[in-house]
Amino acid sequence: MPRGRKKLEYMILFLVLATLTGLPLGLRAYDRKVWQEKIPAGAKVFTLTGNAERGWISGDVHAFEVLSTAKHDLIAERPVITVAKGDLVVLRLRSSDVIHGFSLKDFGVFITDGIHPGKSTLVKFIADKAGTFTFSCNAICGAMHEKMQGTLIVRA
Ligand SMILES: [Cu+2]
Repeated sequence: MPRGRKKLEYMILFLVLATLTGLPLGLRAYDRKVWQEKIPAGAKVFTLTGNAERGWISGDVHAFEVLSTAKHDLIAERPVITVAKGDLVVLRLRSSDVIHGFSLKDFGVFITDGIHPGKSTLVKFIADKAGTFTFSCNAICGAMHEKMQGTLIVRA
């Protein structure tokens, strides 16, 4: 094989590898930049990731990080978010698998177009009343859908 051709093959291989690693990193960086720009200063930010087998998981979780459990012992996570009355709360909602939804009726939050994998959906509201409130998934996402809930505590 001529030397030049081998060099070309290495270059192509390098480009393919650079694309394969760079693209996901680029998409993540872009997503972070976009959602961070939309968050007002001083807001209390929480990330929740929807998972069809585990419910709402605190933090940014990817599908491969969620251990799949046998169907008979599914236990939903039930995250608790605590804020103070008057706080501006930003929920950054993610999905690790299918399209989920989100509703927090007491604060008029109701996502109608779904939380899509690979995208952050931001929800902003002012915690203007104290108490314990329940948020849930409002898009039928699987067997765990009914249990896909969490708690928001607003301290007076
Ligand atoms: Cu769901």
